[in-house]
Amino acid sequence: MNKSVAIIGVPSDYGQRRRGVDMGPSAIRYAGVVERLEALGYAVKDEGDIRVEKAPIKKDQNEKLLNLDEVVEVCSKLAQKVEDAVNENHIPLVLGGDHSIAIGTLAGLEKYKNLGVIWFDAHADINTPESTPSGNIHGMPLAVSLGLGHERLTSIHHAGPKVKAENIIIIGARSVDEGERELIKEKNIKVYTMHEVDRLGMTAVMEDAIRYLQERGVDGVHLSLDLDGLDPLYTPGVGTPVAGGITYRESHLAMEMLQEASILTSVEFVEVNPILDEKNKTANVAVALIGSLFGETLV
Ligand code: Z70
Ligand code: MN
Ligand code: MN
Ligand code: MN
Repeated sequence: MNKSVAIIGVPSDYGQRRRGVDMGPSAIRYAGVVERLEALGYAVKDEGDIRVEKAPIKKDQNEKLLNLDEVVEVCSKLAQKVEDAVNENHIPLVLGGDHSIAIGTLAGLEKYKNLGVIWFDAHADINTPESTPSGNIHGMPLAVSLGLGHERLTSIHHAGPKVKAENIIIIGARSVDEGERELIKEKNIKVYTMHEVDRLGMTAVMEDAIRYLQERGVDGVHLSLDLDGLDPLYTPGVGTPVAGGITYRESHLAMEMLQEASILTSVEFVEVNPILDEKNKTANVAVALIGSLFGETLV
């Protein structure tokens, strides 16, 4: 892994309806992310937070695309920041914010022409305005990145799909909507649900996932880690906790195996909501996982 990291905070909660997730970047910094990476020998450039306007909640909302204007603005700014970080040879480490920000992150990774994406999440986040049960854009970033959904979202930073369906791997899914299931089948997207994690074990899942991406000849891999992928026992500070998730140990193992494989070129940690948390537990887990991902070992 490249030894230079650029941290980009994205204090946005516009992709869903629970306030507080905009404080995620502060909580993760407070939990010591910079110090943790520096202790591992990384040069860390903390770019601070992207400026996110605190707009009043609008009443004339498009119920299928909540806060569309705001999400477009945040993601456009973020995409440019991510692109700049890549061009300056930093590993971008994006801190959310809700998961809608991944639309911007993926748009900014345009240098990678055959990007692999590992989506660690309880959800598939592959809804369209037609299939969404909530209107929350944080449930749509994978669809948008495939070029599906509102044109203002799919054209952020540049027109066209940002990632190929066959280069996406979802790990930890256990709450998938009907329309999402259909799209996953149609696009033949690789998903390791909690069933596969239980059945095969995290070691086999990660070996398989890493091999799959290597066989596809990817020129970069982005890890998008939603803290609700873990079981809420470990990460209670998330907007949509779903029981029966990935354990603390399995998550660390997954991070360590990604480090060992040396395939990651960008990372994002999202959905930390300090208001819903217990003494910053979720941000502390995020930072511990970042430690493993960037090369911490036990001895
Ligand atoms: C549901 C929807 C979601 C995250 C919840 C939930 C989506 N599929 N994503 N929490 N991170 O509303 O589209
Ligand atoms: Mn998500
Ligand atoms: Mn989720
Ligand atoms: Mn560009």
